[in-house]
Amino acid sequence: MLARLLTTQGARTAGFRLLTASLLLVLAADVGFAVLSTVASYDGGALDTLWILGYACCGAAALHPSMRDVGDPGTAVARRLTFRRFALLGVTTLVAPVVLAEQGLTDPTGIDWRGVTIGALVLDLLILARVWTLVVQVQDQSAQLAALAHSDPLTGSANRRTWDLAVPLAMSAAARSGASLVVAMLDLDHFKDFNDRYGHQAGDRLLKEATAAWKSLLRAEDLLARYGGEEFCVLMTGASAGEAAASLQRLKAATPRGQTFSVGIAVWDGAESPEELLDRADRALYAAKRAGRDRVVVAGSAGAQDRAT
Ligand code: GH3
Ligand code: MG
Ligand code: MG
Repeated sequence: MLARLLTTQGARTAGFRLLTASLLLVLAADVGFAVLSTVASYDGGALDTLWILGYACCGAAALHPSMRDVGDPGTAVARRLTFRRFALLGVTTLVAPVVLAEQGLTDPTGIDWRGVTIGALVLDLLILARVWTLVVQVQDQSAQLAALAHSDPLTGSANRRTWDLAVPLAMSAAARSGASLVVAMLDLDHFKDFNDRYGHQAGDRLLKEATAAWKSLLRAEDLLARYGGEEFCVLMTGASAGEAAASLQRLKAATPRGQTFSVGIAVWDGAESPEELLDRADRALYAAKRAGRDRVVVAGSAGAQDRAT
């Protein structure tokens, strides 16, 4: 209890100090009694003063108003496993075997096997319980971290990292199955004007609502990712350029507040790298912007003409 009190981060209030003093005094008296009564027969004396002082401190601590806050965690400090703490745990785990060894060496017939066994079992169970809670905590945190690392905080959709990982995988899957692979890059039209007119918060809200609306229209196997700012990309497997263009037109119609966007679509030719495929979609997107926005442009194969819908 004393070790727990002294290692917690809580405020060192008067109640805290009285309680600590009380425990220290009683501990000192108990240890003194144990030592004195083994070397001589002890029957009362100076030690009684320590006990009485200890109990008096305990009573004073209970009466002090600051005792109410003694359990407060105080200013939150990130709890790290320090070497000192770990070494303390190591020493504690050694208590049972060291007691057993000491008794075996000095008096093999008088081994207190019950005490040693119960002590070792209790310690083992406590350590197991602690390890269990820590492992569960680490697993939860790593799942949260993985989710954070792969999704965009504003819209909750996949982020660019997820996109960059997904495209090569989708390419090898498409190469094996022979299915087509389509990439669409979309960019909201005149979104800066929207922010200027309605405010940045309204712009954020629109981004959130738009992604939610688009997701509800896309198939579960399509990937929608926020590429950055007000640019998004969609990865579709098994769709033709025409089907993808029609799908993107439906997304455009479902975008809240009549907001439009321009889209560039590129169908993977089976040989180009993810960067080359995205670059073709990006150039088709700029063609859509140049042609007046609010439209879908399908990239021609390298060198061929783009096609607008
Ligand atoms: P264009 O039709 O040429 O794409 O015009 P635009 O105004 O959309 O293009 P521009 O690239 O000039 O501006 C993009 C704007 O998108 C600028 C920025 O204010 C807005 N934007 C980017 N990310 C966010 C965001 O997370 N929240 C909000 N509210 N606005 C954003
Ligand atoms: Mg942009
Ligand atoms: Mg834009």
